[in-house]
Amino acid sequence: MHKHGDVTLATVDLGRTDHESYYLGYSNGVLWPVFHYRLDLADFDAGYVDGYRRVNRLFARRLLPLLRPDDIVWVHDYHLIPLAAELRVLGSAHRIGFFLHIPLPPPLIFAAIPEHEWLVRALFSYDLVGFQSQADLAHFARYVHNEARAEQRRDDVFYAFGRNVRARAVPIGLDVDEFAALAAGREATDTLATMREQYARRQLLVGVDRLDYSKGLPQRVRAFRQLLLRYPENRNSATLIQVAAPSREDVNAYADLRRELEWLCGAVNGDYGELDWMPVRYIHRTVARRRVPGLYRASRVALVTPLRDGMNLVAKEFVAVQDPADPGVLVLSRFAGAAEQLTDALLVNPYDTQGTADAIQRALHMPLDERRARHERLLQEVRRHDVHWWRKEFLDALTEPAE
Ligand code: ADQ
Repeated sequence: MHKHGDVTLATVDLGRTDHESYYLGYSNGVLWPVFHYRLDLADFDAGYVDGYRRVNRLFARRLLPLLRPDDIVWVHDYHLIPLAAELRVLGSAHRIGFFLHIPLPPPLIFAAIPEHEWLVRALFSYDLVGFQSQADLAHFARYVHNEARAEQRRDDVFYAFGRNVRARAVPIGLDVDEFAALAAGREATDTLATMREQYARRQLLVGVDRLDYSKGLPQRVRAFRQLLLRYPENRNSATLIQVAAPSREDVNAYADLRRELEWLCGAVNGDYGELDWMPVRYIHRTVARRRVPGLYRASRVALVTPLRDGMNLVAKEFVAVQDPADPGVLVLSRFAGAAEQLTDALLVNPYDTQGTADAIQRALHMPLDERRARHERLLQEVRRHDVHWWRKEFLDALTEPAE
């Protein structure tokens, strides 16, 4: 047990076999790719599911003795789908909610997972299942209707496998005040000053992501290359700073992605770079969180162009720290959960290289009035549905009396 302020963490050590089958294998080699619509990257045949089951059972056994009878349990994300079912087997009658941070794919993609029915049955052991977007919720509703002949008992209550579950879209938000405070801090303001000085004659575009194939990084660099090709006035000026934090390097697909991205950035710099200007700055590292707001604020445009994303908090962070008098422009993939809320961003299809390049061009040259008007509406949305709204919305629904 570890104490961090008001929070007590109970940790469990996993052996190498469990780490391989539970974490690298089933969670990140099966569920992550399929939930992001990437059947081509999933590794179904390796029997990882046993490890996934075993570790969830272990977590349940360790958790139950720590719970008081009136505790509410909130389970997060795809690594833990069967946790409530395992707790129920051990006799837990707690209120248990589940929030899925990543997308839920359409039923015919989901059904490619050999254990798809077992996974959905496991969701029915929760009292509440929360999704990031209406699109994800609709996929859930369609799946349980088609595959499990679920009855919809009320707007948000589904009955199947002998149980009721409430399902809702509760999009995650940002701790806006905390992030604004970071933006006002020393590290962020220093970063902003340095960037402004170094790039005084340039227009900065920023991307901040984990190095993950769901984030659409090669597609983004291709769109940026297309911008330089199609709109030559941006040469010697538009500069893309792409920070890509190392992630899951033990999973094969990630090493391939890294090579592809490095090759592409090198090619763009080789084709368009000048002695005193490099179009792409690619940084394969995590930038200190306290510096990130400075980087956002120094940038005229943010490129948040995932191929699929549950929500994407970078989009909200960028909006939260812009100068309202002279704000930057958000270019956002229509395939990020955030696109349902941030409709005043320039929405793009990241698979469409030319279309994305056109949107970047529009963002770089957008008049001040339009930038301000769009930013004002975006900021209102980010503030209205912040992280406190999200927590309250989820917990209120979880503790609402069942019918
Ligand atoms: P992630 O896929 O990790 O989260 P995201 O929502 O963008 O994606 O959050 C990333 C966080 O890490 C942001 O706060 C960002 O600032 C920070 N970050 C990323 N790369 C960084 C870097 N190179 N240096 C410094 N900081 C970096 C999952 C889902 C998302 C969902 C979240 C929350 O995939 O869709 O929004 O959970 O539910």
